[in-house]
Amino acid sequence: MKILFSILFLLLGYHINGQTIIEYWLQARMNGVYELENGTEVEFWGYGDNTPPLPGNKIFLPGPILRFTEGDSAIVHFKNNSPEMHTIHFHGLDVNQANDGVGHTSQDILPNQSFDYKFKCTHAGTFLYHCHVLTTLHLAMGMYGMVIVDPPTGSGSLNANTPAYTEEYPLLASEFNLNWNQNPLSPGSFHLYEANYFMINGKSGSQLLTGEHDILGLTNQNIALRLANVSYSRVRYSFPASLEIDMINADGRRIPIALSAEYVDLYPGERFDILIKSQSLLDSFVNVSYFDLRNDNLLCSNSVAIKIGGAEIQPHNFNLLHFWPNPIDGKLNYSNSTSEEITYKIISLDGTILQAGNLQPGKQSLTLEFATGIYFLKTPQATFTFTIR
Ligand SMILES: [Cu+2]
Repeated sequence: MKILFSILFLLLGYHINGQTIIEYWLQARMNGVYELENGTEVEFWGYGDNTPPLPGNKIFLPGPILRFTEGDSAIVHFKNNSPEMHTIHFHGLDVNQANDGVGHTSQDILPNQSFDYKFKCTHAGTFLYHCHVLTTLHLAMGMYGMVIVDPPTGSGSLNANTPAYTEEYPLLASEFNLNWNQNPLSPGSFHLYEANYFMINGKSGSQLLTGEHDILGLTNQNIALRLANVSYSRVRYSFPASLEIDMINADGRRIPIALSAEYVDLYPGERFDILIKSQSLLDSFVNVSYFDLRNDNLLCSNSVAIKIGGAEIQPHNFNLLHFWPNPIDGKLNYSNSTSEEITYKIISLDGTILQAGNLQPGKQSLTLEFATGIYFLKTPQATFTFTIR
């Protein structure tokens, strides 16, 4: 009778739930090489793909995004390919004790051992995963990634019955204490941790301005940003004032009333899913600032470019505007072959506007008294990248 009930329960359970099971395979390694903005290479620890039959041997910073749909049953097959213990803690997801990845209250995964984490994705939103062994050190060394749970209708909206979006960008803030990356086996006392390198999606400073990290969209269309903070700092995401911003989810829960703001503060471990929209063309930056939790000192700022184009992009002719030479040594010549002034601004790699004005018709020159480095001259039609020597 008991067996019959069990079988019946399983069958019913299977039938009622109509479960979709989504599996991922992750591995942990402690031999990652990370290239800093200045080209120096440091060590990091992290997670990489381990999907059979070709599991790979690389780890990434941040780790691979795990994506599910609300209602899915998740299985994350974890293999520890490193010489020390690790786990995966699913931050913000409602998992049971055995699958919580907090080593001393569930289980540590020993070197060369495996564990299958199982949980159900009960709420749409953005979540995190990270190692929970000697968390201060292992997390700071790079053992983290993002979990995205789409609503039952799938990707394209941040939650049930919320406005659709056309583009989606995760922005995960994190940081290093480079002393640890340079000497992870002797980190010293954890309370001496001092963050001194700050990242978005694993990149910092000029690495974020290569074009591949730009937030791109069209006017009057919603863009979803999944903001998350896995650093030990308070992180402020500030947006251009002309953007319309609505907050949809906070920490994996729908907030009842969409909030509007020009900036969003995230304390360690927090996630906010927002929709942004611009009614006009925009070529600007999302500023990300990191503040020391102990004294509120500004530690660093990163910039992520945001470019909103028109649904009907005006044709333009680059031949009407010429700059030379490049590199320059203080004087930038230009020729404006139109009959009108063209507005310009010169922006440093960190997103600071250093100079702005108008380019007059005809052949003229600008005097630029900046330090050596790379700069952008932006006009409404084009961006000119130049180097000052
Ligand atoms: Cu670990």
